[in-house]
Amino acid sequence: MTLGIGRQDFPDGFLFGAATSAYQIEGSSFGGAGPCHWDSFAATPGNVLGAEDGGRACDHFHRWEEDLDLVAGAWLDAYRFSVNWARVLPEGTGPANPEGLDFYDRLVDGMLARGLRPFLTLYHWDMPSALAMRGGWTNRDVAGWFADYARLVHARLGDRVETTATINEPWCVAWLSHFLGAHAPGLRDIRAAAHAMHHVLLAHAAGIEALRAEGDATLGIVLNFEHAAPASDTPADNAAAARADAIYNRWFIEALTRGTYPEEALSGLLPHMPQGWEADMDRIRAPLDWLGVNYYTRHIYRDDPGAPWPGLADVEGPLPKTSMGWEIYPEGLTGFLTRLARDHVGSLPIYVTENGASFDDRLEGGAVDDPGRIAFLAAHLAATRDAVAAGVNLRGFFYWSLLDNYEWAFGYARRFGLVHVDRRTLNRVPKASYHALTAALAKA
Ligand code: IFM
Repeated sequence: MTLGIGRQDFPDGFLFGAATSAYQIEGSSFGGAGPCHWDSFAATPGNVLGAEDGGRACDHFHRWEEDLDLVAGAWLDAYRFSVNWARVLPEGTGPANPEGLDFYDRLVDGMLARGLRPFLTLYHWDMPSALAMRGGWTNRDVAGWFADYARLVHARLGDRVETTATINEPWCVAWLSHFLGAHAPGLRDIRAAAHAMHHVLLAHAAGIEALRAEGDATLGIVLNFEHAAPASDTPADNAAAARADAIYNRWFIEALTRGTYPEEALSGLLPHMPQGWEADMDRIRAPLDWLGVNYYTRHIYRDDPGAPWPGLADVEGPLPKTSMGWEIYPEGLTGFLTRLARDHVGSLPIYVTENGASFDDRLEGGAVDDPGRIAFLAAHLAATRDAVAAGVNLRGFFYWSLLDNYEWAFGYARRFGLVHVDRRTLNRVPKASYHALTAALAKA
């Protein structure tokens, strides 16, 4: 099965990549890393399927050369990775772990040696436990902690990475983790959520300031977007979808580009915001060099008048779904890319920094046949191409993820990889989707 779309359908210089994150693949028990809040979240009954954690993960800490060979072997141009904050600063602040910094140094050199462009993310959810115990994202001091950490990583890797993103998916960092309680630290508290919604942007701003002062002109942030659709045409359901859209899709980008928060979200969060938040908005609006867009699905909302703000109830959608239960809705990707360019960032370079799907893949006879993923990828590449055709300054597309890995609250029970990872042996086997992508990207 082929993708039916490939490199030739995109402008010259358009980058194709694969994405991963540190805690999901490295194995945080190796190499002197400190604990992070996902270790204790996973050790608390009921939070993570099978109480699995990232202690061993895919053992990328030891197998990184094989993994980079897989990226390069697919004719991919770029590799998006993250640094584990607790690996390089086991206490979150203070003395660095030389073994951790050396690891990332080798990793970046390994990418360059294979002709891969390194796309670095500073924070992909591994808040060091020492800082989590001091309130983590709910503590305003997180901005300073993060800026110091950003400086440390930049000093070691900044000369060789192609781009640096401050934070991956602030909505997950703040809302999913402090309001919905589904990710570490597992809070379900509107005041904690409002503080985290603001502090995650303040930390981003402090990180940008720190690295700009070092002359870095490759700075961005990675936001996630999910199409919010109303369950019906009633004014109440339309308003519910608009509230969800404001919290998920508008809060971060409007703060970053306009220095304001959307009224539909602020109306509920205002009483819980940290004191003096308004004075931070000019810092948060500091210019970016590029924007990363993560997109997976859409969500259908109806108004729940009996519930406290934001008064949202989920409705199951009719479209085919991945094994995450997420509807497959590629039009949403074109929709966000064109909307972001039109309403927010103009001609600023945009990358699709994550898009992918989990399916119940099986290794049979030494191979993995994953037609669902091939169809998903083909549809979303076509949606990306449509956005390019509509004039969006789109510079690249990263598939999530290179490997089957630690899918957070789902443990290892969800497989997003182009490459199958056997949970017992950790052997890697490229799936049919990997081979289809390789054929679609091959250069003469
Ligand atoms: O695995 C995650 C990743 O860490 C962040 N974006 C979404 C992916 C799939 O859930």
